[in-house]
Amino acid sequence: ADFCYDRYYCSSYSWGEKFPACHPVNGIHHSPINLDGNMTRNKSLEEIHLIGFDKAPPGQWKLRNTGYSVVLDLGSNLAVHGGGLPGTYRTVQLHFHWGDSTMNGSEHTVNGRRYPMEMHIVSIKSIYQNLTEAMHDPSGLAVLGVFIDVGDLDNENFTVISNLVPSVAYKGKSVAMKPFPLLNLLPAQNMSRFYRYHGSLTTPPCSQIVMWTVYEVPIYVSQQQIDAFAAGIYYSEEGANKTLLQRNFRHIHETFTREVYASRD
Ligand code: BO1
Ligand code: ZN
Repeated sequence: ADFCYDRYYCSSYSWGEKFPACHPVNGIHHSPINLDGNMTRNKSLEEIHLIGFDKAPPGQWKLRNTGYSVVLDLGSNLAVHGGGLPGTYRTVQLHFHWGDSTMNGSEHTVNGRRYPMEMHIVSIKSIYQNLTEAMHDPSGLAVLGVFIDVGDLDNENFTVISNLVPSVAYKGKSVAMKPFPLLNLLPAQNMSRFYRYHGSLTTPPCSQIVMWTVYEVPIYVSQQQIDAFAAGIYYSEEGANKTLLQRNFRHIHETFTREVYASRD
């Protein structure tokens, strides 16, 4: 594989050897970072407009195991703008980061705490055709981060994904999925509360081109739904020695002189 997580010779700490842009000495805009729950709030950061998220788009989506994550390709009917983002962004995919227990899993931390999972909704600035074009723009990508915490009940909205996860247990597997309103996967309340900062992709090539939005309020899923990922997804291909994909989060980076904004109180 190009890169991996967790094992000392290829954990995120060593990505910089093969991917210079991933080395923490190169630039001050790495992600993830620790978010401070006590920061001052910027009342002019309005809620982000989520275009098309309230209905099931036509066509089909595709869920796939990339060996690094479980990715849901979202077609071309969704977009985000506003909320302080410099332009409109086409929403292309979402994916997940998780751990090996409920003690870890998220990429961003809040006051040092890691949530059990983090979902990333990835959008490309709509003036660009693809990620390669967006790579030259420090705000080429907008990623919405949603923390996933453990609750007592199955999250019925999340079931549509967690029930399909066993179908993509091995690297390279994919399965078609019926589209649903993406709003179902977002926090039901307080979407106007989020963190905003300029950062990077959290996997190689670690490009420092991401306008990050991390929602303050988590969504809740059951332990079983978390285990579908943490105990059911392999980074090996079918038939090979089974190796679970766990702890697919990058280590925390320094904020340096960056401004980290928090939306209204
Ligand atoms: S993340 O949200 O910072 N974890 C993140 C990390 C890597 C990517 C996206 C988001 N990578 C790229 C893929 C491309 C793909 C693009 C948009 O996402 O490497 O192949 O086109 O889907
Ligand atoms: Zn991610």
